Amino acid sequence: AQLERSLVIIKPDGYRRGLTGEVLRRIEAKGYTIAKLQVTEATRDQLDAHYAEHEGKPFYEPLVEFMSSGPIVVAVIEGNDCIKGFRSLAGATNPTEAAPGSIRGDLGRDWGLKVQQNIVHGSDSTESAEREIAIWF
Ligand code: YYY
Ligand code: MG
Repeated sequence: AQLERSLVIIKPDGYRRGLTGEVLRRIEAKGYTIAKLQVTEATRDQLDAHYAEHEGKPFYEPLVEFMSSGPIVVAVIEGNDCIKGFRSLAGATNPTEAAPGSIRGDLGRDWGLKVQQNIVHGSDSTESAEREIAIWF
């Protein structure tokens, strides 16, 4: 086991739908510590940096537009292997395919849009986590 930090974002759909408490509840119930937490509105520069790996993909502009569509909640969570652990809590990227029991599987669906509105973001590696934390905090 390795003590890690992960950057979690409750996306505008999650915030708008009043799911902030539900997502934070699941993080705490799992046993991870919420080390940092803020409600904010993402700037274009923050989103370009955060999603740099996806620039040029067909869903990129809809993704940035969606992520700019309202407040988001940004958190740093801590715990042993919490990067993989939170991604497991979040479930598969596509909410239709995400397993029941996961955040995306229980709370998300396909809304027929150009971008998958899937409630949460979680870092995918220790390198991504440290890079992302520096963007938002
Ligand atoms: O890490 P994760 O959020 O599960 O997926 P990524 O492949 O990093 O994609 C980031 C973000 O982009 C995803 O949460 C939804 C959106 N997206 C999409 O709308 N359509 C795709 N085919 C892939 C990703
Ligand atoms: Mg990702």
